Amino acid sequence: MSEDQDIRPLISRLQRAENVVALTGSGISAESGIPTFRGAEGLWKTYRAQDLATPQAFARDPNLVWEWYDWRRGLMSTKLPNAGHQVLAAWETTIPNFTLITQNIDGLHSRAGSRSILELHGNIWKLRCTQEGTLVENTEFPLSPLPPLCPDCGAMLRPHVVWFGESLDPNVIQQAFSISARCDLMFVVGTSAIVHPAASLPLAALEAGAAVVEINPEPTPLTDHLEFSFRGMAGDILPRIDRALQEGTRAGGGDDS
Ligand code: BV8
Repeated sequence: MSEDQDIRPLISRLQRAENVVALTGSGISAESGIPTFRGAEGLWKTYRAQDLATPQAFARDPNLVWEWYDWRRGLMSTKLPNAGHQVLAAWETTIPNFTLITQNIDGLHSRAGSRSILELHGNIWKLRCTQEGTLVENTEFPLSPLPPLCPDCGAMLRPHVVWFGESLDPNVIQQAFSISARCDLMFVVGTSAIVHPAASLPLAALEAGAAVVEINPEPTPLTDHLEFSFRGMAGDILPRIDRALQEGTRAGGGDDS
């Protein structure tokens, strides 16, 4: 956030909040070295992510789609959570009724120590049998054979992620909307806010009268609707908010708004 963006009004709102949510997108993992979904570095060979993350692409050429996911698993396996992930993991214990909802499949929130995570779009470290629907946790890189096969029935496994045109797990998205509609403060961190239904969660929070706090170096379609929008990197802004929150709490949390 630029130095002159006043953080104090947010801190006093945060100190009074009773239900806090954080919704994250691929931008929170950018500082860990993982390309964002739509950013210029999000390309793989000559393909756009959106064109490969579909059931049609998988049906047409499972080997190509698996090559992309194996490449991403390899890239993600060498990356570590950054300060932004770590602050959100800490808030799970320091902020009462804090819920983390992520669009990301990289597993960095759980590696940072977050325990209660709503993974809207699945997890790249889980594989699902295309016949039985059973899940296997697998962190091997490179996968061999590729495509991987179900140890039980021998059918091809697929990444346990939600592709474009596929529905999200109804329990997960229902929980996400119910929590968003009950929160009084929502952080929206590192997302271009264009993928639905995830992009509707901040709108549900706004409709419920919550303060929505965007953290992103770029403006998004949400920006103009928000009370708080900080231009900057998650790995810088989240620790600054956390430090100010701790100082405010130590100073008795005086409401200086
Ligand atoms: C569905 C898993 C029912 C796979 C992903 C309503 C309106 C319009 C379209 C639709 C709609 N409803 C449904 C759709 C279609 C579609 C959709 O939303 N399309 C969009 C593109 C228009 N949605 C779906 O298909 C969803 N399914 O709704 O089911 C249905 C069924 C059939 C037909 C219709 C409906 C399923 C969507 C899930 C797709 N799967 N991922 C995989 O990863 O391999 S989504 C993918 O995009 C990732 O999960 C990613 O997280 C997510 C969102 O992208 P972002 O995270 O925002 O990433 P992006 O690169 O865009 O932005 C990064 C941001 O970070 C930027 O703003 C950047 O400035 C910022 N940033 C960069 N560095 C930093 C930073 N911020 C902070 N700090 C930094 N350091």
